[in-house]
Amino acid sequence: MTDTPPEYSPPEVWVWNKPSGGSFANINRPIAGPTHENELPVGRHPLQLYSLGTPNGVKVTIMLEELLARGHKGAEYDAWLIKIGDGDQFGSGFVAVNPNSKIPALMDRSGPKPIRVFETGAILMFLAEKFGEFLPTEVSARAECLSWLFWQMGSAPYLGGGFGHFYAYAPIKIEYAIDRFAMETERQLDVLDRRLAESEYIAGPAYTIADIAIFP
Ligand SMILES: N[C@@H](CCC(=O)N[C@@H](CS)C(=O)NCC(=O)O)C(=O)O
Repeated sequence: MTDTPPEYSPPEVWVWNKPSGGSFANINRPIAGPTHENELPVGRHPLQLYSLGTPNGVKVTIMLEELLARGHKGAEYDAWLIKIGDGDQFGSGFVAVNPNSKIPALMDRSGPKPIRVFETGAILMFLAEKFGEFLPTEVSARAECLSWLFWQMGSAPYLGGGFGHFYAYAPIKIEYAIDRFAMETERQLDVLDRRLAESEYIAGPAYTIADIAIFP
Protein backbone atom coordinates (compact mmCIF):
# COMPACT_ATOMS: atom_id res chain seq x y z
CA MET A 1 0.00 0.00 0.00
CA THR A 2 1.67 3.24 -1.09
CA ASP A 3 -0.98 5.89 -0.43
CA THR A 4 -1.05 7.25 3.10
CA PRO A 5 -3.96 9.31 4.36
CA PRO A 6 -3.37 13.00 5.13
CA GLU A 7 -3.01 14.08 8.79
CA TYR A 8 -6.46 14.33 10.30
CA SER A 9 -7.65 15.18 13.81
CA PRO A 10 -11.31 14.26 14.36
CA PRO A 11 -13.38 17.24 15.60
CA GLU A 12 -15.10 17.04 18.98
CA VAL A 13 -18.50 17.49 17.32
CA TRP A 14 -18.73 16.40 13.68
CA VAL A 15 -20.58 18.72 11.30
CA TRP A 16 -21.38 18.25 7.61
CA ASN A 17 -19.60 21.06 5.81
CA LYS A 18 -18.26 19.37 2.68
CA PRO A 19 -19.02 16.43 0.36
CA SER A 20 -17.28 13.22 1.46
CA GLY A 21 -15.66 12.63 -1.94
CA GLY A 22 -15.24 9.30 -3.73
CA SER A 23 -17.90 7.34 -5.60
CA PHE A 24 -21.49 7.99 -4.49
CA ALA A 25 -20.58 11.38 -2.92
CA ASN A 26 -23.63 12.79 -4.72
CA ILE A 27 -26.03 10.53 -2.77
CA ASN A 28 -24.26 10.54 0.62
CA ARG A 29 -25.73 12.99 3.09
CA PRO A 30 -26.34 12.93 6.85
CA ILE A 31 -30.08 13.66 6.74
CA ALA A 32 -33.06 11.46 5.86
CA GLY A 33 -36.30 12.32 4.07
CA PRO A 34 -37.20 13.17 0.48
CA THR A 35 -35.16 15.56 -1.66
CA HIS A 36 -37.81 15.91 -4.38
CA GLU A 37 -41.42 15.11 -5.27
CA ASN A 38 -41.87 11.95 -7.31
CA GLU A 39 -44.84 9.58 -7.36
CA LEU A 40 -44.03 5.88 -7.79
CA PRO A 41 -45.59 4.01 -10.70
CA VAL A 42 -48.19 1.31 -9.91
CA GLY A 43 -48.81 -1.62 -12.24
CA ARG A 44 -51.60 -4.20 -12.45
CA HIS A 45 -50.20 -7.02 -10.28
CA PRO A 46 -50.82 -7.58 -6.54
CA LEU A 47 -47.21 -6.84 -5.60
CA GLN A 48 -45.22 -3.75 -6.58
CA LEU A 49 -41.45 -4.09 -6.25
CA TYR A 50 -39.22 -1.00 -6.30
CA SER A 51 -35.69 -2.23 -6.70
CA LEU A 52 -32.42 -2.58 -8.61
CA GLY A 53 -30.19 -5.57 -9.45
CA THR A 54 -27.84 -5.23 -6.47
CA PRO A 55 -27.24 -8.12 -4.03
CA ASN A 56 -29.91 -6.70 -1.70
CA GLY A 57 -32.35 -6.07 -4.54
CA VAL A 58 -31.86 -9.56 -5.99
CA LYS A 59 -32.90 -11.27 -2.73
CA VAL A 60 -36.55 -10.26 -3.15
CA THR A 61 -36.63 -11.01 -6.88
CA ILE A 62 -35.34 -14.54 -6.19
CA MET A 63 -38.04 -15.02 -3.54
CA LEU A 64 -40.83 -13.85 -5.86
CA GLU A 65 -39.61 -16.06 -8.70
CA GLU A 66 -39.35 -19.07 -6.35
CA LEU A 67 -42.94 -18.44 -5.19
CA LEU A 68 -44.14 -18.20 -8.80
CA ALA A 69 -42.24 -21.42 -9.61
CA ARG A 70 -44.21 -23.11 -6.82
CA GLY A 71 -47.45 -21.98 -8.43
CA HIS A 72 -48.38 -18.97 -6.25
CA LYS A 73 -50.21 -16.72 -8.67
CA GLY A 74 -50.59 -14.10 -5.91
CA ALA A 75 -46.84 -13.53 -6.13
CA GLU A 76 -47.17 -11.88 -9.55
CA TYR A 77 -45.42 -8.54 -9.40
CA ASP A 78 -44.47 -5.42 -11.29
CA ALA A 79 -40.78 -4.55 -10.93
CA TRP A 80 -39.88 -0.87 -11.11
CA LEU A 81 -36.32 0.33 -11.46
CA ILE A 82 -35.00 2.67 -8.77
CA LYS A 83 -31.73 4.19 -9.95
CA ILE A 84 -29.88 4.78 -6.69
CA GLY A 85 -26.94 6.45 -8.48
CA ASP A 86 -29.39 9.10 -9.72
CA GLY A 87 -30.98 9.57 -6.27
CA ASP A 88 -34.37 7.96 -7.08
CA GLN A 89 -34.44 6.54 -3.53
CA PHE A 90 -34.89 10.09 -2.21
CA GLY A 91 -38.08 10.78 -4.21
CA SER A 92 -41.18 11.41 -2.04
CA GLY A 93 -43.01 8.31 -3.31
CA PHE A 94 -40.11 5.98 -2.56
CA VAL A 95 -39.50 7.50 0.89
CA ALA A 96 -43.17 6.84 1.70
CA VAL A 97 -42.52 3.11 1.05
CA ASN A 98 -39.10 3.03 2.71
CA PRO A 99 -38.28 5.97 5.03
CA ASN A 100 -34.68 4.70 5.03
CA SER A 101 -34.29 5.37 1.26
CA LYS A 102 -32.76 1.98 0.40
CA ILE A 103 -33.83 -0.50 -2.24
CA PRO A 104 -35.59 -2.91 -2.34
CA ALA A 105 -39.05 -1.90 -1.09
CA LEU A 106 -42.36 -3.69 -1.62
CA MET A 107 -46.01 -2.64 -1.70
CA ASP A 108 -48.59 -5.37 -1.27
CA ARG A 109 -51.76 -4.07 -2.96
CA SER A 110 -53.64 -7.38 -2.87
CA GLY A 111 -55.85 -6.42 0.10
CA PRO A 112 -58.25 -3.53 0.85
CA LYS A 113 -55.39 -1.47 2.32
CA PRO A 114 -51.90 -1.39 0.74
CA ILE A 115 -49.13 -2.72 2.97
CA ARG A 116 -45.60 -1.34 2.68
CA VAL A 117 -42.60 -3.51 3.56
CA PHE A 118 -38.94 -2.46 3.64
CA GLU A 119 -35.67 -4.16 4.75
CA THR A 120 -34.98 -7.39 2.90
CA GLY A 121 -35.22 -9.57 6.01
CA ALA A 122 -38.69 -8.19 6.70
CA ILE A 123 -39.75 -8.53 3.05
CA LEU A 124 -38.59 -12.16 2.89
CA MET A 125 -40.39 -13.01 6.16
CA PHE A 126 -43.53 -11.18 5.02
CA LEU A 127 -43.67 -13.12 1.73
CA ALA A 128 -42.77 -16.42 3.42
CA GLU A 129 -45.61 -16.01 5.91
CA LYS A 130 -48.06 -14.71 3.32
CA PHE A 131 -47.55 -17.73 1.05
CA GLY A 132 -46.53 -20.35 3.66
CA GLU A 133 -43.24 -21.16 1.95
CA PHE A 134 -39.49 -21.21 2.72
CA LEU A 135 -39.85 -20.50 6.47
CA PRO A 136 -40.20 -23.57 8.68
CA THR A 137 -43.01 -23.55 11.24
CA GLU A 138 -41.46 -26.14 13.59
CA VAL A 139 -39.88 -24.15 16.41
CA SER A 140 -36.25 -25.30 16.24
CA ALA A 141 -36.06 -25.29 12.41
CA ARG A 142 -37.61 -21.81 12.41
CA ALA A 143 -35.10 -20.58 15.01
CA GLU A 144 -32.20 -21.89 12.89
CA CYS A 145 -33.60 -20.28 9.73
CA LEU A 146 -34.14 -16.90 11.40
CA SER A 147 -30.71 -17.04 13.04
CA TRP A 148 -29.03 -17.37 9.64
CA LEU A 149 -31.34 -14.80 8.06
CA PHE A 150 -30.44 -12.24 10.71
CA TRP A 151 -26.76 -13.26 10.57
CA GLN A 152 -26.86 -12.21 6.93
CA MET A 153 -28.70 -8.97 7.68
CA GLY A 154 -26.29 -8.07 10.45
CA SER A 155 -23.04 -9.05 8.75
CA ALA A 156 -23.21 -8.53 5.00
CA PRO A 157 -24.32 -4.87 4.81
CA TYR A 158 -21.62 -4.00 7.34
CA LEU A 159 -19.05 -5.73 5.16
CA GLY A 160 -20.45 -4.37 1.90
CA GLY A 161 -20.52 -0.89 3.37
CA GLY A 162 -17.12 -1.26 5.01
CA PHE A 163 -14.86 -3.46 2.90
CA GLY A 164 -16.42 -2.45 -0.41
CA HIS A 165 -16.34 1.21 0.49
CA PHE A 166 -12.75 1.42 1.68
CA TYR A 167 -11.36 -1.04 -0.91
CA ALA A 168 -13.12 0.31 -4.00
CA TYR A 169 -14.95 3.57 -3.48
CA ALA A 170 -13.11 5.76 -0.94
CA PRO A 171 -11.09 8.60 -2.49
CA ILE A 172 -8.00 7.53 -0.46
CA LYS A 173 -6.74 4.03 0.35
CA ILE A 174 -6.44 3.55 4.11
CA GLU A 175 -4.48 0.38 4.88
CA TYR A 176 -5.83 0.01 8.43
CA ALA A 177 -9.48 0.24 7.31
CA ILE A 178 -8.96 -2.14 4.38
CA ASP A 179 -7.14 -4.69 6.59
CA ARG A 180 -9.80 -4.53 9.26
CA PHE A 181 -12.72 -5.04 6.87
CA ALA A 182 -10.87 -7.63 4.73
CA MET A 183 -10.17 -9.68 7.87
CA GLU A 184 -13.81 -9.58 8.95
CA THR A 185 -15.01 -10.39 5.41
CA GLU A 186 -12.80 -13.49 5.36
CA ARG A 187 -13.95 -14.54 8.82
CA GLN A 188 -17.61 -14.27 7.80
CA LEU A 189 -16.97 -16.31 4.63
CA ASP A 190 -15.31 -18.92 6.86
CA VAL A 191 -18.47 -19.02 9.01
CA LEU A 192 -20.40 -19.78 5.82
CA ASP A 193 -17.91 -22.40 4.56
CA ARG A 194 -17.91 -24.28 7.84
CA ARG A 195 -21.69 -24.31 8.06
CA LEU A 196 -22.15 -25.46 4.47
CA ALA A 197 -19.61 -28.25 5.03
CA GLU A 198 -21.97 -29.78 7.61
CA SER A 199 -25.44 -28.82 6.31
CA GLU A 200 -27.05 -29.21 2.88
CA TYR A 201 -28.71 -25.81 3.11
CA ILE A 202 -27.71 -23.04 5.47
CA ALA A 203 -30.48 -23.70 8.00
CA GLY A 204 -30.64 -27.50 7.65
CA PRO A 205 -32.05 -29.98 5.12
CA ALA A 206 -34.61 -27.55 3.62
CA TYR A 207 -34.15 -24.57 1.29
CA THR A 208 -35.33 -21.44 3.14
CA ILE A 209 -35.39 -17.64 3.02
CA ALA A 210 -31.99 -17.74 4.76
CA ASP A 211 -30.45 -19.28 1.59
CA ILE A 212 -32.27 -16.72 -0.53
CA ALA A 213 -30.86 -13.87 1.56
CA ILE A 214 -27.31 -15.23 1.68
CA PHE A 215 -26.84 -16.38 -1.94
CA PRO A 216 -26.55 -12.94 -3.57
N1 LIG B 1 -30.52 -3.45 5.20
C1 LIG B 1 -31.08 -3.08 3.91
C2 LIG B 1 -29.97 -2.74 2.96
C3 LIG B 1 -30.47 -2.18 1.65
C4 LIG B 1 -29.37 -1.42 0.93
O1 LIG B 1 -28.28 -1.19 1.46
N2 LIG B 1 -29.65 -1.02 -0.32
C5 LIG B 1 -28.68 -0.25 -1.08
C6 LIG B 1 -28.42 -0.92 -2.42
S1 LIG B 1 -27.81 -2.56 -2.22
C7 LIG B 1 -29.23 1.13 -1.38
O2 LIG B 1 -30.42 1.28 -1.64
N3 LIG B 1 -28.39 2.15 -1.36
C8 LIG B 1 -28.77 3.49 -1.69
C9 LIG B 1 -28.23 4.51 -0.74
O3 LIG B 1 -27.52 4.12 0.21
O4 LIG B 1 -28.53 5.69 -0.91
C10 LIG B 1 -31.94 -4.23 3.39
O5 LIG B 1 -31.63 -5.38 3.69
O6 LIG B 1 -32.95 -3.97 2.70
